[in-house]
Amino acid sequence: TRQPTTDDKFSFGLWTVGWTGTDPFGLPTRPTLAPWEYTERLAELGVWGITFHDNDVFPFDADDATKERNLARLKAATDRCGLTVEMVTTNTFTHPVFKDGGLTANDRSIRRFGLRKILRAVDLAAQVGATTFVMWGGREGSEYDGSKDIFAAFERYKEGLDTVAGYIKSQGYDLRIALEPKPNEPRGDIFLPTVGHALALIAELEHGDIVGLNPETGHEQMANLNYTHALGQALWSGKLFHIDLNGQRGLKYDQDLVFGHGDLVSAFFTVDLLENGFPSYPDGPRYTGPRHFDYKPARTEHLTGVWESAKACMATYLMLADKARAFRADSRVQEAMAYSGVLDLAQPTLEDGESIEAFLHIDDGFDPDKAAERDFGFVRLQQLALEHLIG
Ligand code: 3MF
Ligand code: MG
Ligand code: MG
Ligand code: MG
Repeated sequence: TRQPTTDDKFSFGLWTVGWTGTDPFGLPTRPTLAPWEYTERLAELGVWGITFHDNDVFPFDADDATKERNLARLKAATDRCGLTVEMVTTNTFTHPVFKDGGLTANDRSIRRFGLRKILRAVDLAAQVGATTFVMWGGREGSEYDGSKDIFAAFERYKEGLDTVAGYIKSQGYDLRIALEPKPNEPRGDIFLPTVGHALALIAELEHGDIVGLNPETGHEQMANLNYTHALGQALWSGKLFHIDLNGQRGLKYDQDLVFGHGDLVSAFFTVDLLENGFPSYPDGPRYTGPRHFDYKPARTEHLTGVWESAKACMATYLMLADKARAFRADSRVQEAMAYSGVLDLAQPTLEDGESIEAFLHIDDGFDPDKAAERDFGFVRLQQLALEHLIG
């Protein structure tokens, strides 16, 4: 595969390559580096952008001087190697104060503190020139159903999101919020478990126009859902603002594997959608944002393995992009798609201006038994994808 370039718009969270391997059962397996120690190496690999939480760059209890010093140091490092800070997010999950959530904690004083931390991170995002502000409410949720008034929780979630979005507008920041759904972990049940739940909440917001989604591969797959469908529906809704690519193998804890190291066939169709768009809509909605990876380098690996795994995310993406392009260009695939009716679905079901009355009473001689004889040939189409993927 070719080397990634900045044109590929690959980006990485500082917390991904920076993960030292701590998990609920084990201590770190790798040393902690300073945030600015990752930038040069990432740029060398062909990475375009980075993303971070406020507390990936300065400690939770940092004073203003420390915050500014660390930020300046990181900014100098990214400027030196030409990396873009494309997204910033807030850590409202690590400190024990957030054990019952930030925006939806039952304790009002904690909600006020959480909201203020998020608003300060918005200022930070604008300061470093990020264009997306991700909100992953990993602690917004519960273990016990009796512990939350769900109506109130959604009132407070809405209040929080509208306050943040309204603040972005009032400050004139060039920022959009991207909500990141996840079904569980760290809470037993997290609010906004899927892309669909988040879309429904966005529809209720006052400032929902600047609120969209940051769907993560593994998060949808942890709920046994189809990530590519989630991306597709978010695109259709005009809400695919950002993405977190990684790998997950089935229903278990959030694995954050290298992209493609989970469900490879699903990853192929994810890249096919991202690179080639919807088959029937060449001029239709496309995702043009960063190809952002939110993964964890396995804790079995040395620091060299961190860079190997970052390279692997990008190489896998590029290999799949080549294959997805060849798949779409293959005349056998185009014939199979036509045979399967894939391109016919774009045709409206009703005639332009057709009256419902006429439609209800029309006798077009449709014979359900005859129509039921139709073959769709989806298996052949899928096997052609496999041929391109592994043939
Ligand atoms: C957890 C996540 C988060 C979010 C991040 C916002 C720590 O499963 O995916 O990573 O992505 O907080 O971008
Ligand atoms: Mg995640
Ligand atoms: Mg994950
Ligand atoms: Mg994520």
